[in-house]
Amino acid sequence: MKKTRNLAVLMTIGVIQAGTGYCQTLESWKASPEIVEKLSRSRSEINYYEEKVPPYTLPDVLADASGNKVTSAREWKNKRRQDVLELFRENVYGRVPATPYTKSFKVVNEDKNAINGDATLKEVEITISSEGKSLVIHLTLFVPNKAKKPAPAFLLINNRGPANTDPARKVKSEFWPAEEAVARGYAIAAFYNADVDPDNYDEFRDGIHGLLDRGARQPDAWGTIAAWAWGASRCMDYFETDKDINRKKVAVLGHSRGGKTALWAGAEDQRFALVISNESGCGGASLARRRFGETVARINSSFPHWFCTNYKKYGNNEDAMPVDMHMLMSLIAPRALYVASAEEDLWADPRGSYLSLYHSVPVFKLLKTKTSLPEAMPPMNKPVIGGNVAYHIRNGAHNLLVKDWNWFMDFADKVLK
Ligand code: GTR
Repeated sequence: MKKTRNLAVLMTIGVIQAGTGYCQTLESWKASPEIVEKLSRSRSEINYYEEKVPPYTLPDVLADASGNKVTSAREWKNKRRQDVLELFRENVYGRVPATPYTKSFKVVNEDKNAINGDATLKEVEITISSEGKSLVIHLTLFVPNKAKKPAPAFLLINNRGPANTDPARKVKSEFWPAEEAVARGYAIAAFYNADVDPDNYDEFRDGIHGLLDRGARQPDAWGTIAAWAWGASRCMDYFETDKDINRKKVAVLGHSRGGKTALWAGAEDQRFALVISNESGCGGASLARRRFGETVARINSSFPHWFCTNYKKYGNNEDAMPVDMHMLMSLIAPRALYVASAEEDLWADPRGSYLSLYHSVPVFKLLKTKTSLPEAMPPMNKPVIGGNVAYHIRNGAHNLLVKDWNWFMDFADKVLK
């Protein structure tokens, strides 16, 4: 076994395509040619071929626009981090308005004997009010009864409907495996993203936009993903009031559009100790400049409400972006970050997601975490953990499964417990 691995390291091919960062060992995952063919046939305008990825240069996460390089953790924290965050607000997700609002929390149902006595269920209403209007975010939470308190917690940004997070546990969905998390000593919570902002394009009239937006819409006004991320932070506000939850050990997690949201929530809100982004793809984990699978142009035309208006400038113009997604990941540093992909989900560009994580590592290092990753991707179904960052590519389709959660919890056992 050991011998094989050494051989694989020796066989590292290195960069085979100038400027695309393609690096491979014998063991590394690579897209199955059958899947590439099949997907290409179904969407001929989309690139799924690695050899057609254009050469690109990523912006240096540590250098500002005039090329000045950050060399200390202090400079990162005091200046560069804020600048990068602003670039994402301005160009990608948009800014949260400064409109004043009030919030209140109410536990509307509590059952100390949930999940066969293993957990306490709390159903919490988070009410946001402004100028006589209000909106309610429904948070469902299980706290493990037998584990040490306060407990570390997972918060799922649920983009698949409330049935997936059934408090009565009549429906048990792999999307939110409450029983498994509780058995491992974790609290597990979820809110339904549409409570914060329904996932449709209505010119930002409904949801939290309808409540907090004022005046004409600006090109850097927040989109729906930023609204969902903001909702995750309101759940964090509740956790800070709940003595059963360890506020220093809260993971925010999302799948696909929820995975894009988890990354932005972790960037905007440093109270999240761990960010998990599952198969988030374009506008999430994957590098825009690779133009592999879903592209900036495509996502803006299919989902015009997800991002700020400025982001539309970068459709078919990715090289003009002052950021790429490795810089988003660097905003999570030095906290923990897990990125995951699925073999059949080339739409979300697994390699682009891994490379994004890989290119964020210099910031984790600058911030003195023992973090490193090999440049080549790991084999399928073999998570790689490199200090505060982790990655896996699972076999199968675009989905969030117990198999993914188990790997996330293995990582959380290391970084949160
Ligand atoms: C797709 C979209 C992706 C991803 C996905 C999902 O249609 O193109 O960006 O977010 O939806 O959320 O399931």
